[in-house]
Amino acid sequence: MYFFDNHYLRASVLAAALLGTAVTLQMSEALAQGGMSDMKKMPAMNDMKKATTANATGTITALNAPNRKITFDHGPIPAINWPAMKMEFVVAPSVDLAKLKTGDKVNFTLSGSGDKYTVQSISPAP
Ligand SMILES: [Cu+2]
Repeated sequence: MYFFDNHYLRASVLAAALLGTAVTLQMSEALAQGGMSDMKKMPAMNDMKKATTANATGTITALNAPNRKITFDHGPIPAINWPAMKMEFVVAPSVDLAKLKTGDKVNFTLSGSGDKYTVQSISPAP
């Protein structure tokens, strides 16, 4: 009888632990779902998904025409809060890369969001 009681007790503790886990999971799921639907309602969130355009100036340090990629050593881009840096961009199909070469100082425009921006135009810097 003692063994049975002990076993029953352990089973209860286990059941309580499992129930506790299930409740916790349901709660976090509900919180996550609530959070997501709230975020979809927020206008600011929709604005963030919209593409932002920005003007920049830089020097071409690498040109990968076959893959339509270009590397700029660019100055600060205040419109998107970027400091000066050297980085590679994907170039839009409308941009003619044939006229460009490494070392060119250019003005360029970017379009995108987050950390994904595409070069939309490139023109010689004055
Ligand atoms: Cu950059």
